[in-house]
Amino acid sequence: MYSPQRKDFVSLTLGDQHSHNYTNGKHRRQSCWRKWKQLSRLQRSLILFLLAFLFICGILSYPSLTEQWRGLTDRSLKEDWVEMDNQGLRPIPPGFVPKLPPGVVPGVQDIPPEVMPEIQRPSIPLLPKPPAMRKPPSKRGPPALQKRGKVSDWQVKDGEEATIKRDEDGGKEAKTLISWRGAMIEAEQGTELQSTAHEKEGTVADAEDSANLKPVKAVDRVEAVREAFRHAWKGYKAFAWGHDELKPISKTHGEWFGLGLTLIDALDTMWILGLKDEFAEAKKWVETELSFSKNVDVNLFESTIRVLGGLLSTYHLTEDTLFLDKAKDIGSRLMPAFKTPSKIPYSDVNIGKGTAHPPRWTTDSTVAEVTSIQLEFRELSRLTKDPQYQVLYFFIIVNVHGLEGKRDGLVPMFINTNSGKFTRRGAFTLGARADSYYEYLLKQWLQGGKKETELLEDYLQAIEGVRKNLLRQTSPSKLTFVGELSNGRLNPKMDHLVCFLPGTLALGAHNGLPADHMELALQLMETCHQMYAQMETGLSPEIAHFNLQSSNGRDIDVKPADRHNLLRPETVESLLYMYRFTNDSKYRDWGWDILQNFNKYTRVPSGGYTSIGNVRDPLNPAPRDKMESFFLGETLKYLFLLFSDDNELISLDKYVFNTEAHPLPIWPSTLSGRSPELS
Ligand code: DMJ
Repeated sequence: MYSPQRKDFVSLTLGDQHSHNYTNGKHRRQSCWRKWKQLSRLQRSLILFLLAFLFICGILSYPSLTEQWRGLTDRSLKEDWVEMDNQGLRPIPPGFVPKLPPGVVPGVQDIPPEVMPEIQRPSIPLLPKPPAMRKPPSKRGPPALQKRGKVSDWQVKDGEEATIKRDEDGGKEAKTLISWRGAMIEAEQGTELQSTAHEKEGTVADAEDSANLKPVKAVDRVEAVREAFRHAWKGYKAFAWGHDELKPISKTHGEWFGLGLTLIDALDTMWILGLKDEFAEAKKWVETELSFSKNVDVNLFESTIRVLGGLLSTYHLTEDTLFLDKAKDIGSRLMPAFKTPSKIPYSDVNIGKGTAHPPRWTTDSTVAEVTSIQLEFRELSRLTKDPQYQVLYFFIIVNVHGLEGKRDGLVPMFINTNSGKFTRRGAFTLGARADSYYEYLLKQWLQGGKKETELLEDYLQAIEGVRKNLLRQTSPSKLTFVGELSNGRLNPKMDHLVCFLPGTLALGAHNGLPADHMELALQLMETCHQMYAQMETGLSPEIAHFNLQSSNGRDIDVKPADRHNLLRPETVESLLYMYRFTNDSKYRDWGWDILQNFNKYTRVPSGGYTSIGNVRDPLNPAPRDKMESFFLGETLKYLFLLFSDDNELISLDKYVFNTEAHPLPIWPSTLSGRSPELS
């Protein structure tokens, strides 16, 4: 239906055929003709001449009249526009087709202004051309493996690097938009950071392209991570302060447990990055606002690794007992999860009521969840000298150590809270639901001073189980990957989550485990890198499918449902280990590529980064409007440490990272090993 005001039609009034007016007109025309006939020939000629003269004058003056008329029309439209603008309204004149600034992808104008108002404002600055790059992202991708150059080799042509301008007061920076990627996101950082970095670092010449391009200066990668963190924090602070997650596009927040997950996850990252002001305001929130006395169900695993782990590591870094007190509080409130017949914990705990329960649909818990909380609770026992936490958690490990249903050290994905036994046996993966079981075997062994041999045995056996059952190579490029086993059949798919494995294998080899663990780490690291490099956005999908016999010349396929990227950390986590243990700068370059692509495809102009729905479409990566807490807790922290030249900053010989990237100290030798009760 049309609204009453809307009149998109022309009104015609037809005369009545019986109307008297019609007959009267005919009579009038007949009498005019009679009068014309009665005029003399001279009179008729004079009248005709006069009419012809007027007609010619009219034709000659037509263009200027038209222009004047046009000017009047335009001016009134503009005046209307300004007037409406002053009132905060933006009318669209009838028939107006907005022109897109150069570089804007068609379709952007379709985005509703409430979703991305920046795009539609007429005042948006014109977009300068993006800086010339030696390896433009559009060239990335299938079918051949990408042998990618260093991103530090980005070339900035003359006149294109001034993306940070001072405003007239010389104070605040006025940022210029560089380019749009897809519908809702902006690449504002890449060049901007180069400019920032240019002021700081020396010049390095690029031999290959020096004929065509000016020398560029090395980018300060560490500063780039700080800048990315600040940008993410800006969004969190503005739209989600004290809440669990930022929804950066809708400029609001998401709640999971209502515990300020992003803020707590990010505490130690801010400390490590040296962001003192940000840390101080977050600490104040913990001091004055954070309360665990809440009638809320939380997931035992997630709140242990993010909240307990985050508070413990922040306590270690700062030695501020505020964080230890809060850690004790949440730790004790999670204990009811263990009130089960088997002592295998339930997945969910109400931290206010002190009750726990499994998910509604099952009495099973996932193996990764119940076996990846020990690093944190063991540390809590050590710090508080209260053995209750460690006893319960150690029980799980002992129990799983002797449990039936493993296959060459590989564990099924579920364990029952009543029987304490594996269920739904027959499926084995290093991905979701099992991943951190393997990670924590090694890391507990390291945390405890390499004394708990059952942990080491289980770890070594599991890695052999991976080799024997899950390891394959792709066609045509012979990438090594870890598949999944389902009832004896190998499914050649690998979660991005599995990319923690190269780093863990390297950590083991660094600590004296077999050298072939390092060889496997090198191969798997290459595969994880290719999961990024072969995608059009340079960002990995959530799940990759590998070709064993390629018919299309590609090693990696991605199913439509698996094309998302959640800003996950596992690959950059492994890159940190690989760089620290090999000193090979290619790992830093791979990490830098990833950061650049996060900036290109996931950065939201008003603050924050968003997970995306399609890593294969650089024009529309389909932002999902969510910044996971682990982006600040893990991804940016690992990137910062990867680029930092200070290997003593969270030394891998002094700390183990929990599975949420919170560093916990390796116990000093005098204190190492089991707690007194277990020794
Ligand atoms: C994090 O919460 C942890 O790293 C966990 O072990 C796996 N999933 C996310 C990150 O991807």
